[in-house]
Amino acid sequence: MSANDQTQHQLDAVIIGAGFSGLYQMLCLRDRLGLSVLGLDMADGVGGTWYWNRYPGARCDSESHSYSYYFSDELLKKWTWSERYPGQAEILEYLNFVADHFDLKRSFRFKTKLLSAHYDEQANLWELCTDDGERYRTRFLISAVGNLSSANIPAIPGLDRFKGPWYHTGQWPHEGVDFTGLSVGVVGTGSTGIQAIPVIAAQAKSLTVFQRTANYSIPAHNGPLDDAFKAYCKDHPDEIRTILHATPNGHPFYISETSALSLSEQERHAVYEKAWEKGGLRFRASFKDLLSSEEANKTAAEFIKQKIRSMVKDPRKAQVLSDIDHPFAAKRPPIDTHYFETYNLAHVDLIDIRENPIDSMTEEGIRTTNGLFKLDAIVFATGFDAMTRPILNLNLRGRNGVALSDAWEAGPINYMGLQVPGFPNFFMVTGPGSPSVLTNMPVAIEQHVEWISDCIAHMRAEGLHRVEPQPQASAQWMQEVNQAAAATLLPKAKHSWYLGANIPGKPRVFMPYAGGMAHYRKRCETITANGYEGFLMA
Ligand code: N01
Repeated sequence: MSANDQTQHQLDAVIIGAGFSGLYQMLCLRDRLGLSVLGLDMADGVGGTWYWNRYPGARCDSESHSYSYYFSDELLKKWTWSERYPGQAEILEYLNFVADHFDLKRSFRFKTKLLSAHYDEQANLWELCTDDGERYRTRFLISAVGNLSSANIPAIPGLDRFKGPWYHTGQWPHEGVDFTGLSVGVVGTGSTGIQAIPVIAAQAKSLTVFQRTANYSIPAHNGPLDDAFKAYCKDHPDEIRTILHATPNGHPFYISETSALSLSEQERHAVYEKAWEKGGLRFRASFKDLLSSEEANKTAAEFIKQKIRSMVKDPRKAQVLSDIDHPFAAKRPPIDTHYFETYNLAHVDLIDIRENPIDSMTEEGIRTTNGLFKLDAIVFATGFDAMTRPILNLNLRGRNGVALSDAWEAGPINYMGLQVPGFPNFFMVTGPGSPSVLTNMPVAIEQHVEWISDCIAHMRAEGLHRVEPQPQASAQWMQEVNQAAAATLLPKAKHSWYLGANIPGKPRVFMPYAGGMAHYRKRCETITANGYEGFLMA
């Protein structure tokens, strides 16, 4: 049924989002289960994250051959990635290829925002209202909105007075931005800023980077894939899939079983040196205890700080860049192409806004406590109100009219990151409480989409119409999520978006499940085998 032919507006399922999650969820529910399904997306095309994040240098940090759907060998055979790390345009092309291959676009209504969704208990249906004035009633409502889709634009006093253009990296103009001849400011040095800064520097007349928290970064060593590797990927999907499913982060490589502390300093250094040369997130897999032992972590942290100091020639800049306040990989570790080397360019400056915070913006630029920086254009690489905001923006009201914003006032209560007590038949793909952002996302997405689809298939086979978590099971799961995080160094990064710490007033709760993707997958399988343990089905 075409989205445009949707006359009755009564559906089996509505999916919000047309990124990696929404596309596969559509395929599973529409084609495999034969349900009437409608997808909604605010964008005018598929792609999700990769539709919006078109900033200069936007690229994935998962290796391309693993940043793919693995549910179809046919797809894997038909698509060939060109580089080790796929760029934004190529990923968007890939998602369009998948959508066209399965004829998915006709089931989405694009440029359409869900304004609200209310659960009608008597009818056991969700009532949806969209910004084009339409209303829909659906049995199942599935959030496929992504974890990093709600831009965090800092509330700097005077932002509206600045006379030049400013941009957030997650809402980048489709026509691109030409910075030639301009004095540009970039605020933020997370994964995004670290990717964008070298590319903007190559174009701008001058670039001033405003850094609040210094960050680790590992060279990506990106480059074209050779024919032998391309052939290997096509010929060995099972082998690659097995690794993706066996590793804690869903990446195509195993984590070493050696402790960083079991080697001599010289031996350890050699391991790090080799990993640095290989580049990318594999560096984090150098030793088994980098995220569990502070002492082990310090060895990696010190190695990287030393690298920064050796790459950056200006001692002041080197000091500001290497003065890192958290363990390595306690925040999502960026990977880069010539990031630190960019600070050796004469027209690139670095301002430590931890030392001299931004206090306002004027017509001319950014004012810190140390003075005014005149700028022609500003780029906010300031990240996202992550994980919860995209879901809260759906304006859900569950049983008894309770708003999700109230249910989540103290943090995102959930069960397995899949469902929320009191919100029957509402599912989240990679919601808070699941491994999600700690993994190579397509792996986590496929597992969730398949679990949700199996759950709905089971309900239909058994004549069941409602599923929601038992509050007790949810409370127990929240404890496990906390314990899993506490067993790692992840909560030691006090300013991390994993904790909601980047958003003023947001509850400080470690949101993703840090117990590992492989372990989490087994938990979900056990729950299913035990008759959907922890879920109430009626
Ligand atoms: O966002 P971030 P991001 N004033 O939140 C600073 C994924 N991703 O878009 O650390 C001044 O990490 C903030 O400072 P601080 C990946 O999962 C992946 O870079 O809060 N500064 C920080 O420096 C990643 O983790 C890829 O003190 C402010 C920066 O802005 C996630 O997206 C590429 C500020 C924000 O860093 C988010 O990354 C890109 C303020 N008011 C993104 N507010 C790849 O796959 C924030 N900052 C490679």
